[in-house]
Amino acid sequence: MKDSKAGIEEILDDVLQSYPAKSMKNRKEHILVKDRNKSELKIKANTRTIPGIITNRGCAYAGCRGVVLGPLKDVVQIVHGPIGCSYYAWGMRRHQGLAAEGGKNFINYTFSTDMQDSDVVFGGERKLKEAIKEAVEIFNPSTIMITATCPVGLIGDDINSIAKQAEEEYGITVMAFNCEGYKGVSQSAGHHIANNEIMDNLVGIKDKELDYKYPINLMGEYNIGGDAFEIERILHKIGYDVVASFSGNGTADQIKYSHEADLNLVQCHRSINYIAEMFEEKYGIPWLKVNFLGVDATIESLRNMAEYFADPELQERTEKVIAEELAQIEAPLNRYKELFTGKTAFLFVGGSRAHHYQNVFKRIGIETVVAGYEFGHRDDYEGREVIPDIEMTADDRNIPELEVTKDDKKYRLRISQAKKEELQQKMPLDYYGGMIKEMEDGSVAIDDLNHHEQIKLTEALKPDIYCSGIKDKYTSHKMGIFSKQLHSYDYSGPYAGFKGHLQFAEDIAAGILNPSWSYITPPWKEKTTLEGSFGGG
Ligand code: CFM
Ligand code: HCA
Repeated sequence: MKDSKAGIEEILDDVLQSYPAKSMKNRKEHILVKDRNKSELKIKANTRTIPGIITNRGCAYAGCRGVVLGPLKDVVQIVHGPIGCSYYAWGMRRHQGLAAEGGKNFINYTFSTDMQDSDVVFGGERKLKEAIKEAVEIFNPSTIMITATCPVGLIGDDINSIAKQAEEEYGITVMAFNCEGYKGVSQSAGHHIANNEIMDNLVGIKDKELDYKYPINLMGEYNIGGDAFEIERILHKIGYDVVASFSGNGTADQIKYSHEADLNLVQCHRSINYIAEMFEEKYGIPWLKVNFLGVDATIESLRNMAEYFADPELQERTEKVIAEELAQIEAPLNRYKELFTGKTAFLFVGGSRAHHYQNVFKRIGIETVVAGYEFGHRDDYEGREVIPDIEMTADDRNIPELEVTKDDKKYRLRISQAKKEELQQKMPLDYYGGMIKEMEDGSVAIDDLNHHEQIKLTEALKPDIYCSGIKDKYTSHKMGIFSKQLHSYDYSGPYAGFKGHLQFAEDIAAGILNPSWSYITPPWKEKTTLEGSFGGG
């Protein structure tokens, strides 16, 4: 255990001291010190942020329009609302997309009804209808998606019936998403609104009769900084065909026939696990939790996939590709490990990266001392037992079944022989481990971190790198600590897969080993601040 961890309980007490009693009680439940000797490690999550505390969270509109729908290339996405909400969704997230041959790509545009005060008073439906007409005439898209921002819900513009009318009038797919920002406590509500609508009204509306040997869907991969390009490159090299991506580098058109895939791969558990489960219920397509962030996780994911398809030829090709890719990066990655060993990281990201990036850091010698999610749910922290649907049967690839009993219910599970034996050893089934299980003793898991807690914990633990987003990046820089955005990757990427891991290590080296950080004095140490003049801080 590192020295900084030894007094962690006292450090946390100090962080909490600044709060009034009620807030202190609330925040205490959102913070946990990892201790594997404790039988229960429970953390409060997915609850409303205390009013007055500045949170890093986004809104439901951000989760729907920005996160899930944003990367769909062939969709004209009309934001019904004030222009600021559209501006926010315009390129900030760095999800990328390349149009396939003959395909369309609208993701560099932003479409908005530019709602004004007068529209709030007299209604904005006419403006929305005009925007749809204009978009059809200029861009001729096959799909339009309309997303609602806060004022739309308040004044009651009926975006659903406008979408229906437009669909009939123009003969294209027009979908409406009631994702007003205030719905829910974070962007997680927006993921649900987007995904449920896609599941109900887009998936399965087209048949393609694909002639693919290993057809898979990528779920919860959003092509930040080009991650999906790298993942697709590796998958194609092995011999997989991506039917559809939900949603990085994806199209609405592919999602229409995505029910023809044989397996769903779930990268970001938080944003899409329920859709994977719905696929399983509705179409009998199983899902596999994968993680393409980090070399070790990528290798494990590729092996699990090959095992699922239970084809020796595919397994052989998988091993060949792993060996080829590793050969190109292993030596430099090990060199970085030597340079980084002993360094520590503080990670705070949305709902899955604070977990996934711990493995990436570990491989290059950096230990995570604090990690948290903006809006993760308890299962993202604590893990969850996943039991596939009771109706599942073995398919014509003749993969054996395993019958398991839980809570007096019988489940049949389609699985390879090797996995079957492994699972029989360790019941109950535990497909999704959650972040806390993988953390080191003495490290801190923290939910919905705020700036006060960021500063206090940074001062006390002095991590070598702080990984988060645009709202707190510069707070860290002002404290003389290098910060890397794990949302947008700043201006870099891809970080996924083999080559991505090396790119990440190079970028971290450029920042962490830069001597300039030691020359920075936080501004509040030089000038009296308001807090200082009242005797606080
Ligand atoms: Fe999933 Fe994401 Fe994340 Fe997320 Fe996000 Fe993002 Fe994120 Mo920003 S879908 S939960 S809502 S991995 S936009 S690509 S980086 S907060 S950790
Ligand atoms: C969002 C998107 C975001 C914001 C990142 C940040 C992203 O929540 O609306 O705060 O830096 O990844 O772009 O999470």
